[in-house]
Amino acid sequence: MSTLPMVLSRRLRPSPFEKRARENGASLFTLYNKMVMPLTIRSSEEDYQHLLEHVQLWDVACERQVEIIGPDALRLTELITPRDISTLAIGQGKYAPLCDENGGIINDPIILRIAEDRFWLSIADSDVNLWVKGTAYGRGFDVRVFEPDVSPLAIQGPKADDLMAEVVGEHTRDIRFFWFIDEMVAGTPVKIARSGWSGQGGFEVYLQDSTKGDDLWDIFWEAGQKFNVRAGTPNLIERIETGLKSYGSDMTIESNPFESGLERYMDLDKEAEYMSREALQTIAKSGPEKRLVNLIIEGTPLGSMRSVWSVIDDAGDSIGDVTSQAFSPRFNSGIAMAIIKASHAGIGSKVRVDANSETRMATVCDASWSADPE
Ligand code: THG
Repeated sequence: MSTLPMVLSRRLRPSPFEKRARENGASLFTLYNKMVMPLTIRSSEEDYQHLLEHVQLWDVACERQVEIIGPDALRLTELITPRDISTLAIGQGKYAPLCDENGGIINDPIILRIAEDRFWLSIADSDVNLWVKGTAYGRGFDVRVFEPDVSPLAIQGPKADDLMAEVVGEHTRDIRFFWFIDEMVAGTPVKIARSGWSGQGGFEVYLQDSTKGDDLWDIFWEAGQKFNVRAGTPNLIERIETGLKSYGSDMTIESNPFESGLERYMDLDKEAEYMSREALQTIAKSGPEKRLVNLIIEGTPLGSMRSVWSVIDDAGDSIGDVTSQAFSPRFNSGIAMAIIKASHAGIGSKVRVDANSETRMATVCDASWSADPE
């Protein structure tokens, strides 16, 4: 892993959970929405094994919220996404790409409906607040757009339900996927959603007062002792196995939802006006030129990814790039996401990966990591 020492100036905003995450072993960090986010506790592999068996607290305060509130809140939220928001209930969330007028992906938030005229975009790493403010001003919409003091703490792993039931109550077992409820925990109001960036199950607790980070952490930490709780982080190995795509790595503003495999999260014929309609309907007809695929890479671990790893065809010509990569204990092989030419993106397609000046055979797999076309 190549790392750099960094000075923690005020531009690198602290998370309310940073102190506890560091006290409990956070050892490697990245910058996300201009906020410090832990990436590793012990090692990627150890954190992964623990996540599959127990329960972890993740400092994901960097998943900032962009609040849209006011009489035009629904119109504005509809305008920025191809997903139908009119059917989103108060207390429910939906995963939805935000797309510009070219169909380019601005971000891939979970959109939460807090009230009839109030939404939170729970964002990945890009400057959504400025783009939405500009859009609202340009249209003369009657809304306020801002970043509220809200910080998610994720509780992930197979024992998350037992821990939440113990701290908040048995009724939390009934929270449906991506829905949320209001609670008081550690004397502070929070929203508790069934969600989180792993396939292991769990919740996200949206803290609404950044001075209460230690208190919120401590109440779950203490109750979690009998469940073998540890600090954790979004885990590279687990999230590639689960097929969770990371904005900034696996998709950017140069990508569109067809290329990125987000077709399920669009309603192109929705009634409301949205700015990417024309562009996306055109791509829907022609099909995308590139596709984000899963790859199994043969051989022993390749180490961490530096700069660009090309994907090449039989003739040795580049057909794309690897965007994320890890070694999977579950499949005992390399696993990756890559953006490659659509002509080579079929399940079972054989390609090669040019990694750290080594060439490896690789196979395109579907989301269940199967290379056998059905
Ligand atoms: N939590 C919160 N905000 C976030 C993330 C999060 N913002 C940025 C980023 N992560 C958003 N990305 C995703 C992507 C996928 C999922 C959650 C957040 C997810 N997907 C399920 C899946 O793929 O199996 C199901 C989605 C569905 O079918 O609706 O959970 O983690 N607060």
